[in-house]
Amino acid sequence: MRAYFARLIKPLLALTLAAAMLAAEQGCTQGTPTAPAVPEGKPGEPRTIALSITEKGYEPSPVTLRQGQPVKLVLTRTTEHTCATEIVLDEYHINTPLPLNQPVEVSFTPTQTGKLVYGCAMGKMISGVFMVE
Ligand SMILES: [Cu+2]
Repeated sequence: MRAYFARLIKPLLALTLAAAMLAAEQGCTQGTPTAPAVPEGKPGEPRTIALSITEKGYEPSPVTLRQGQPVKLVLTRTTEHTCATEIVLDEYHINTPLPLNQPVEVSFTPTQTGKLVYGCAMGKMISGVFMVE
């Protein structure tokens, strides 16, 4: 009788433990910071945004910008394994090469609200997004 009970209780315990671990993990991920959803700084005050160009593309993306607020992008490409070797943003006549591991500054001021898609020179096959509010 005892052996039967032990056989029954062990999987139950394992299940409870797994559930507890899962809950703890979820609690952890909820606390991790993500990209800011609201524009930072005051209107008119220049804002610096660091972007990395990794194997996953342009990061972080999307980034929310404020209409009329100048932004200075500091772009650092850290991979040779994608075709994202420049940043192209047609609306602001930006087409700037991004040398490997060398921070490049690109400044512009978003004048219109809405979604801005930038990306590589091949029709933005690899792309990132600015949301202008
Ligand atoms: Cu490309």
